[in-house]
Amino acid sequence: MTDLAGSIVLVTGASSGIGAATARAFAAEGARLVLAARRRERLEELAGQLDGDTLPLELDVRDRAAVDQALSGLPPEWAAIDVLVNNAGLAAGMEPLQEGEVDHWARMIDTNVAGLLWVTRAVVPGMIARGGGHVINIGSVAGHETYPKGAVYCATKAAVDRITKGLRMDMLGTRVKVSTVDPGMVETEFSVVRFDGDADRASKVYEGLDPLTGDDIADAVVWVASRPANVQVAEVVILASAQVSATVAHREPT
Ligand code: NDP
Ligand code: 8X3
Repeated sequence: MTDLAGSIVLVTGASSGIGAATARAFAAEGARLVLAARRRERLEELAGQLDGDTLPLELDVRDRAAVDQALSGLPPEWAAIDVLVNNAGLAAGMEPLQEGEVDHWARMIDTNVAGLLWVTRAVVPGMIARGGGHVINIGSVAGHETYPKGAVYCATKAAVDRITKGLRMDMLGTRVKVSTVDPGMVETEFSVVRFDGDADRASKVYEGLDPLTGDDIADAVVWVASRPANVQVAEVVILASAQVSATVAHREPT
């Protein structure tokens, strides 16, 4: 086992859902947490709930200059990041491509793909120089399949899959591990964000089934990070028990 106590873990998108649960799970292992997202007040609230060292970091991962500045300007006692969890991401809208809102596309591509790349590029050279580290990306079942009205979101998660595989190849011989954790249906703020605050529409996504929780995914992320030095978990795909693909699920009448 890799002991996570005292290790420095940067979680992007730590203000909600999977990211917040992941931060809690690492903190329970004694890790020190850099909590990054745009909503500072949420990060500070979470930091106040966690035992141990935390550093809230207000950051929009789409802003490359801000990412570089924030990560190169970390206080020295926080700079040696051991584990990077690239979790910040979103789906925006569900429309057939020919009717797609191009602003939705830009938000998804800029966050899920470009943002993940900016953060990775800023963190990984330090890991290599220090002789080790672990990048854990949060992909999706949507990176393994495509569903109607989800082409662009699915494409961004397919890109995460390819970036994960490419980075792992480029890290060969550096002692930096690269993994992806790819969830199915997790009830977080994801669908509320996707449907622009429409909570009724969002709740229908999970109606009649028992979805995954952020804690279920956080468990897997911590498991991946805590494998022994000789073990590199490439990919973990986690579905809700009532689903068999991104869109095929068994629902009980409510
Ligand atoms: P939430 O909406 O609950 O959380 C998303 C997080 O991403 C928030 O903390 C948000 O913080 C952060 N975020 C969004 N945009 C940015 C940005 N530009 N800069 C920094 N942080 C940002 O959703 P989930 O927890 O479900 O989503 C987390 C990840 O899991 C995403 O990558 C998503 O694609 C993936 N995923 C989710 C699934 C699900 O069913 N829920 C299934 C498979 C994958 P803030 O708004 O404060 O910036
Ligand atoms: C989120 C899961 O099925 O909504 O990545 O695409 S899904």
